[in-house]
Order: sequence, then C-alpha cells, then structure tokens
Amino acid sequence: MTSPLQKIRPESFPAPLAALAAKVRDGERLDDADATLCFTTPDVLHLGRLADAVRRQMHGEVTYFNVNRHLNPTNVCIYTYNCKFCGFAALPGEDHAWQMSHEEVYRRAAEQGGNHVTEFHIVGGLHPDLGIDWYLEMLRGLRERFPDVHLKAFTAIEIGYFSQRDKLSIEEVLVQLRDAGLGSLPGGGAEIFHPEVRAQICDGKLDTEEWIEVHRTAHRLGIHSNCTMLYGHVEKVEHSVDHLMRLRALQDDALAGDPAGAKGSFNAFIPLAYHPENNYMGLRFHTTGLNDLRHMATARLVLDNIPHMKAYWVMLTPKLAQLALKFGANDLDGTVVEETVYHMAGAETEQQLSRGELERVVREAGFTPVERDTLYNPIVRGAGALAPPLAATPAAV
Ligand code: V47
Repeated sequence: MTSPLQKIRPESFPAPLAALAAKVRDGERLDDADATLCFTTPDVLHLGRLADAVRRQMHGEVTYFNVNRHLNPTNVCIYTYNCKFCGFAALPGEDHAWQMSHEEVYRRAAEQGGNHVTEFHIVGGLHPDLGIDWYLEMLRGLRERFPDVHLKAFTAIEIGYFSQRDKLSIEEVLVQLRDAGLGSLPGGGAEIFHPEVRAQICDGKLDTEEWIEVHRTAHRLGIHSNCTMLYGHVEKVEHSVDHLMRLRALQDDALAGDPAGAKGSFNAFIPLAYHPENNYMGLRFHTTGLNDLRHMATARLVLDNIPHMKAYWVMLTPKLAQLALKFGANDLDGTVVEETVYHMAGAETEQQLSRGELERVVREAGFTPVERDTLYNPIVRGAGALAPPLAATPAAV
C-alpha cells in the first residue's frame, strides 16, 4: 500500500514548494531556508497538504483528545509588568488577584463537569509568598484525593522561580515535585526564544537558556513535557525559525541514545496565538486564521521529532481547531472545564467542551477520535464506564 508520504507528487505543487514537497516525501529534514519558506509562502493550502501527509504518516486517521481540568491556584505574579502580553497576572491586592487555599484547589479539582478527568493541568503566577513547600503540599493533597489523575503542572518559569526563591537547583526542585506527585510539565513560558523578542515582550523573566535547562533536566529525570511558541506579536520570521530549531535540537538531545524511551522528551508542541486584551503590549490585533493554520503546518513539517501537534481549541476556537486537524494537528487538547489564561486575555471561546462535542469536531473533520491520557496512551472505556463522575473523597471537601 502506498504510504501518505509516497503519495506526495512534488510536480503538483507550485514552484517554490515543489522542492520542499520532494524533501518531505523523501523524509529529509527541513533546514532554516525551508522553514523560512513555510513561514512566508502565500500557498498555505499547499503547505497544509504537505503537513497533512506527514500527520497521516505518523498517526493515520487518529485524532487525540483528553478529559482534563485546568486549575490555576493563583494569578498573583511578580512578573506582572515584565510579561507584557499577559492578561492573567495581577499584583498582590489588585481587585482581580486571587489565591486559592489548598482546600479550594481540591474543591475545584472535584468539579470537572461530570466527565472522568484523567489530567489536572495546573499553572499559575509567581506568588511572592508561595514557595515550593506550598506546592508540594498541594500536589500531595491532590494525589491523595485523586490517585488516578495525572498532574501536569508548572511551566518552566514556575520551576525556575521555585529554584531561585527556595535556593534549590532545578534538579532538586523537579525531584521534590516528582516525589510529591508531579507527572509531567506543560509547555508554557517559552514565548519566543530569541533575545531580541524576549527583551520586548518579557524582559527580566526566565531566559531562554534557563527554560531549556528546565526541560532538559526534566527529560534527564524521565519527566515528559510539552513545548509551545507564542506567535502573532512582534516576532519576525527569523525569530520563529530560530524558535522551532531550538526545540527540535532539544528534542534530538532528549531522544539521543534513548531508543527505549526511558528518559523524558517532548510529547507535544502547541502553537499559541497572541491574544491582545488586558495587557501592556500595546498591540491590539488578533492573529488571522491563515496565519494560525500556517503555524500549525510549519510546526508539523519542521518539528519532525516531536510526535504530537496540539490544536488548542480554547485559543483557536473549536472551528479553527477543527480545520487545523487538516493542517498537521493530531490532538485537540481536552475538555478543560475552566480556563483563565486566555479568557482574561480576551478569548471568547467556551470554558469547556464535553467529550461528545470534542468527538463530533474530530469525526466531522474525517478523523477518528481517540481519548488519551497525558502520555498519549489510548483510554478504553467500557459501556457504562462514564458514570458516576470522579469526585473527591468526602474527607477532601
Ligand atoms: O505560558 C499568556 C501564553 C501560556 C497570552 O502544555 C498567551 O499541554 C497568547 O502553555 N496571548 C499558557 N498567549 C498556556 C500553555 C498551554 C496551553 C494549553 C496546553 C498546554 C500544554 C500549555 O499561554 C503562557 C504564555 O506562553 N500566553 N498570555 C496571551 N495574551
């Protein structure tokens, strides 16, 4: 049977993309010039065709989703003025600042919309009064109450902050968190790695080398993680190319000499479109649909060693996320339940999608929905297995 890549006919692509198509068909790694072409070609639909072939080669008809719940214990953040793009953070005492107690975190964790949640996605601000001990206790409390739920928690920025604040090495922080129940790291905080961009959008925050060090250390310790790119603001094409190449190199290192997958590595890449509300950036425009699709397709083609491309529906809208499935994405993220980072930055999407809605989005795009856990193991649920929903033990609430 002819594989999806073998079906690519370079001569059917417009001239500048024909050579790229031949490389993709032959499984050749794309270089900086190829990535630049992906970010600049007007032929985004043809780019999408190529990314779709790669996606089908890797995953066939399968599109993943999970049943997750976001938890944001606090939005108080010492970097409120540094991260100019962020609409989520607040200074202590501001009207929109919050800090949950552990009990509040457990109570919200138990409210997950009647679904069988398999993942808590936990991120927050850098609170000056909350050190690693507060988070260790929170993780232990969650693990005790929800032993089957994977705890995907803390961006590299938070890990770096715990390290600085509590005078621990990155490795010590990660080991302590892992021992308390941390399962994997989400991909946030990467923004754009190039220092020219970081100086403009998040000056003074954890720098690129430190972000990379956190994920490299996590991978060495066997902890998987995700990675992201925040696009659609002041970055130029060369910054975007540089960003993807740095991620690919880091993943090469993670996979080197680890054929059995004993170490950690990146599971998924999530392109994050800039949202312009409630921030200090002074850029009040949204990304356009074609640019969103271009970023997905380019990432699928360039990041040949990262297995999954996530179309995060909260950020893209379910409609565009569905279309992104035809441009290289093979994952829709999850049910989410209560999202604040994007909604405080102006997102008008729903707060949650049900399992049925996610499945419908996938099916109507012509793919097969597969529920997964955080580490992309398929979840098989028998008849009647969806009731009753998970709840915290009575002692917990
Ligand atoms: O770190 C913040 C970005 C990230 C804005 O790993 C913004 O599975 C656009 O990382 N406009 C948090 N982007 C979200 C994130 C994430 C989301 C879903 C899944 C996963 C995963 C990770 O959002 C932040 C920052 O890079 N962000 N503010 C904004 N105004």
